[in-house]
Amino acid sequence: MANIVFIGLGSNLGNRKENIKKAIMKISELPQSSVQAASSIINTKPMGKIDQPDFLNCVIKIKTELNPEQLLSKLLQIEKEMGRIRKEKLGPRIIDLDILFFNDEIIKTKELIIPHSEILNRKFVLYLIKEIAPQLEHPIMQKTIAELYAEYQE
Ligand code: PH2
Ligand code: MG
Ligand code: MG
Repeated sequence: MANIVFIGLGSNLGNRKENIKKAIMKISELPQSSVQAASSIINTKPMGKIDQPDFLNCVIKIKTELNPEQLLSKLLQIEKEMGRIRKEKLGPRIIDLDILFFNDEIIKTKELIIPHSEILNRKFVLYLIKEIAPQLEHPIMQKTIAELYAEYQE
């Protein structure tokens, strides 16, 4: 069965725009997967750990036959291929690929938390998802992305 998945992309090291585009290209080449939509790519101030360069962020929607674990492992592989070195949590990165939504599934394992917690904590993530899927419902909040964006408290 085809799964509909939203992926958040972020980069704040090197040629940020090239990094985002290259990652989208690599995701489009994953087995039994296709990219259905992409948001704009916007500059965002670093959150969590603020003494680092600005990010470029983007959200894409894909259709895939991969299951969550398979997709996660492919995304980690792409991060690695692109030269990401994991040093500090929340620190600067060439590329970060996060599964935001996987169908309407709620998953909590050691490796994977879906929906991703940053959806509710970062307005720009809501903004980017809203560009491509305003009527998508958050399975825990049971509200649409457009509603969550409108209600967001800074
Ligand atoms: N990702 C983080 C930490 N902080 N800030 C912005 N603006 N964009 C991100 O993608 C981001 C962040 C950890 O994944
Ligand atoms: Mg992240
Ligand atoms: Mg990540």
